[in-house]
Amino acid sequence: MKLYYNPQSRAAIAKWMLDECGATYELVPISFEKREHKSPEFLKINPAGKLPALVDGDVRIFESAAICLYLAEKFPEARLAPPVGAPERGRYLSLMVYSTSQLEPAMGDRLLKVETQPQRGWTDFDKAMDIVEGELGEGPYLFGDWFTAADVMVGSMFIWMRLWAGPLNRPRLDAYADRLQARPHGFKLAQ
Ligand SMILES: N[C@@H](CCC(=O)N[C@@H](CS)C(=O)NCC(=O)O)C(=O)O
Repeated sequence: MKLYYNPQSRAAIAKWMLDECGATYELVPISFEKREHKSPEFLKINPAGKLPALVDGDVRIFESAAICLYLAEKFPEARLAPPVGAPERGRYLSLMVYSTSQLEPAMGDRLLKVETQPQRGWTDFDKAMDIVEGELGEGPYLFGDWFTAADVMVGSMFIWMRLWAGPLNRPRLDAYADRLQARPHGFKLAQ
């Protein structure tokens, strides 16, 4: 497998997931300065010209959540996803999609100081934090003691937010992000 990667990008999420899976993979460095992510070769992998992108043989996958869903299924022995038919499966899929369809844009509004327009499909960031706090409950992870790909996706959003804007000032969510960053393979952004 090849992960198209820049250490200062969301490709850090896909790398974290690959490491949690125990996967063997190659990192293909992509320079934003040289605009390698807009090259005709790369656009055949991700037509949006964005990182991350993963190539596994003839399979190409883009979007962080899709990459994490794919890897969780490719490496069932890593137990990073409830299997098809498991009672936790619906909530797992919901949280995976929620991470990039609601949590991330809400976070973007907050960072850009833009008022959230509910017609666009997401809540404001305070409400999004309330929702994840509710889902986390007593934790330590979204599925209790079971660490899953949903923690990689949802957790990455909070880790990212803290890098940009400092603590969330939500003790349970800050403790959750600390816990995720303390994992041996946790989310790492190069400076
Ligand atoms: N929703 C996408 C977002 C991808 C994205 O915006 N990646 C950024 C890096 S963090 C990028 O490649 N930006 C370069 C550009 O848009 O020119 C995902 O989660 O994969």
